Amino acid sequence: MIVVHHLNNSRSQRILWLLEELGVPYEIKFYQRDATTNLAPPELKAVHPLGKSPVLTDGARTIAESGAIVDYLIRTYGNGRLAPAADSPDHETYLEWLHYAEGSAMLPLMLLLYTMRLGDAAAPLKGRIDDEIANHLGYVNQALEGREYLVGGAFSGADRDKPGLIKLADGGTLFLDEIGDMPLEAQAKLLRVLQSREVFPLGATAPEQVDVRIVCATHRDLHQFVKDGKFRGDLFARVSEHLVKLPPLRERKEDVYQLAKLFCRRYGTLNLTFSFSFVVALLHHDWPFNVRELESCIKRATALAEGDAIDVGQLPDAIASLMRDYGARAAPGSVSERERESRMPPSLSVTPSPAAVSSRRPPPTEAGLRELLMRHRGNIAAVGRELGKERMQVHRWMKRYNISVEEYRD
Ligand SMILES: N[C@@H](CCC(=O)N[C@@H](CS)C(=O)NCC(=O)O)C(=O)O
Repeated sequence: MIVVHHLNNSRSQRILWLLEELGVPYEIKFYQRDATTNLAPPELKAVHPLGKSPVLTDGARTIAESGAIVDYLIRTYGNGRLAPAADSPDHETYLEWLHYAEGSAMLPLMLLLYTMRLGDAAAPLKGRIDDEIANHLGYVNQALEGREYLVGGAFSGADRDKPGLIKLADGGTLFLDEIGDMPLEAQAKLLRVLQSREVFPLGATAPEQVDVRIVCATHRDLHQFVKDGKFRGDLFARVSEHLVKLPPLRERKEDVYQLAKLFCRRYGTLNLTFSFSFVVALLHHDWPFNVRELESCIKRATALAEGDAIDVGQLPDAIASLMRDYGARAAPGSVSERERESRMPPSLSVTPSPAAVSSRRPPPTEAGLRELLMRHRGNIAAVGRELGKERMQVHRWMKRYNISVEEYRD
């Protein structure tokens, strides 16, 4: 059975389209891009070392590279359809387009994609990239002038039946994320589409009508960007018909726990629970990168969790060290855990898990703690593990007994 290893929003759509066109049975194995990096998940590397999509498996065969996959499928299952005969003069032209799509044409497009977010830093490359793109689009437009298909007079595997994003959203909603980072030229094009309600697909001879609702998001101050000439005022007026301002996460900490639970369900198992200290740490952090940062933090914690409880040991280093500093600043007894708990919004109070309750034991004596520190050569995490407590608690006891960890480190 043919299996398409399909990544959301990727070139593997082209392979799915081709298989449908050929009427060949196949299965889809779905992979999701990482919400923060947009990269493919590592599981794809188990199928092909590059870890990219598409990859096709057909029995014992594994084929990567979309051009090679298109070629293989048409040769193997096409029965003479969708490609000129191997001995016809059009065959080389067909191969040229297949290779061109992922070769010469792709480089400037990828450069544009990577440099788009650099803003002014990309200025030295911009002219060259724009020239290259204009050159390639001009070439494709010219090749399609007065004709519908790239090779001979018929539809082939070299033509890619994938409408542009705006056309695809016709009759629906198009979400444009980080619109504040859109280059000025692209802003001009978007404005033209919004005003004329038309798109001009590559190779088409006439514009096509579209009816799309546009939803945009940005973390930039667009008013300021308009003043600084970085965002077109006329486009801002068009896209800001209805504005919703979402405050940064640090200004709505009451959402942190609910969001954390949501991500925990999404990436972990239903049994996972957060320890009290873990939630306190989440609430103390200011989340400069907002919900995406919280999502990565919880995703990481679910992957590192041992057993059913997520604890401070699974916090990213930046947050963990913040909590250590916080613990060290508070004099013993000045802020009790009970007091800290009472500062939490009511919706956030956490019931300790049964495992946590059963692990409650009296604090170690000074001699006991010193003995443990000696045995673990000053490794606080190991001492904590042996006592069934978090590192922060071990630090608090050390402070109480005036013990310095340096005495126990080699
Ligand atoms: N030239 C390759 C490109 C493969 C490729 O870069 N695929 C993208 C999706 S369109 C991908 O897997 N991106 C995710 C990543 O790089 O982690 C092909 O035609 O198959």
